[in-house]
Amino acid sequence: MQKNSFHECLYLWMIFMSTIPSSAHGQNYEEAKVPEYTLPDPLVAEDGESVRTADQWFSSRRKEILELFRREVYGRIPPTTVSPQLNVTEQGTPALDGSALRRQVTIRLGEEPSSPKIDLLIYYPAHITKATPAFVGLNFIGNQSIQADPQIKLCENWTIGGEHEGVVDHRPTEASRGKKASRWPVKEIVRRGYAVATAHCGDLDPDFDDSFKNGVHALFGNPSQKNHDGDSGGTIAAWSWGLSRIMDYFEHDAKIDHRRVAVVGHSRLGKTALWTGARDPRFAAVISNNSGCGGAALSRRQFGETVEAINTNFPHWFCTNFKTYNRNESALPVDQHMLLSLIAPRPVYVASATEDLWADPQGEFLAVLAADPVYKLLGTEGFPSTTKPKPDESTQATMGYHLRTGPHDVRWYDWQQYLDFADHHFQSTDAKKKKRK
Ligand code: GTR
Repeated sequence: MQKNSFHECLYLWMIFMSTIPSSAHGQNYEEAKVPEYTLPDPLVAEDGESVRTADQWFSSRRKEILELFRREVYGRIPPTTVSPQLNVTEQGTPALDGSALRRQVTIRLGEEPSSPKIDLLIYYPAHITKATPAFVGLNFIGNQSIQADPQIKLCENWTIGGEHEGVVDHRPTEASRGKKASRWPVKEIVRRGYAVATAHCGDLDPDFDDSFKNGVHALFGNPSQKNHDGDSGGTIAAWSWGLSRIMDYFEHDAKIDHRRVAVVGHSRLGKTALWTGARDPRFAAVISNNSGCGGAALSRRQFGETVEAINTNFPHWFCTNFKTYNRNESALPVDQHMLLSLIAPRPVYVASATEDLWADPQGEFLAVLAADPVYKLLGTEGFPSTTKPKPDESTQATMGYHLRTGPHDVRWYDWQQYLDFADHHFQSTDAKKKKRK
């Protein structure tokens, strides 16, 4: 079987598996079968000392936890001297019936014409002249998929996705335009006063296991990076690194208030959004949509997708060290609540979906609760409840959570909560009143 069709089959198979609500395939979907576990305490340092002050948190414990995630889960990306070259291919064209201005920027990561490039697509609210807050997130099959807008540059890189999404042999075609528009309600987002920016994850690293021969890994000049030894960063680390390069760009974009940028992502890109917010404090808020295993879900629960399943099906996503925890979750020095804690005191929102058992909605909710003590220590409201909200109800303070009815997806209900959450944290009271009217 050819590599491309093999990966397509694997992808479809995983999607199929995620819809099976039983313990088929050795996966557990029953709460009663969740093993007993003890979570590592984010507020107890490696030397056993309790963390009682914000100062202790920032000066030592937070650094310890960040290092553990780098070493054992996502891997490191070495410092690089790459000086990104900007090419604004479209300055600001009226779009979406005049409600938005569309800008397209190519960020070339290196001096060579052949260096990897990020094609960034941005829609700004047309009715606001000053800098606005923004949402940024990577997409799965190219920028052209987020709106049926013929002016969006068609992605030329390898993408996941199949013919039903207008992707043929992993190359997006014209038929892919707007195929993911339901996940990107751009018109509503700009109407609420936010810019929205996106780039294709495959611009940074194509989503298949090829020992990192392509994408940005080649830039890092560390041979172990290519071999994916031990703690070398995998694909999620590369995607996350790219989001930080997009933030570098925002720092110079006068139309975006780079101090009010929420990084958002769905599924594997939700894992990426969380890791990005954890690593890079310039992101003011983080939104994880159905991120599941290696995202917001607690690994120790072994519910739905397990560490072994994810490392087997996607051997390139995490660092090699993470594989030592296959069927050995209790040995992990961290769990995913500690990933959320790294984002504190910045707002974080975790969203699950009722039918998305593969991503363990309960494990995602419990991670929120287990990160709450760190948020409280840092003087925020944290998560304002100890009970799980009913389906289609959102509980929000500095941390937010909802369980949407339906499958693994990003829907308008999800975005409504994200917009309200962003309004709460990013907009002045006056602006909020006007926008919701
Ligand atoms: C699944 C994978 C999940 C999630 C999802 C997605 O196949 O098992 O971890 O990342 O793909 O990204 O849609």
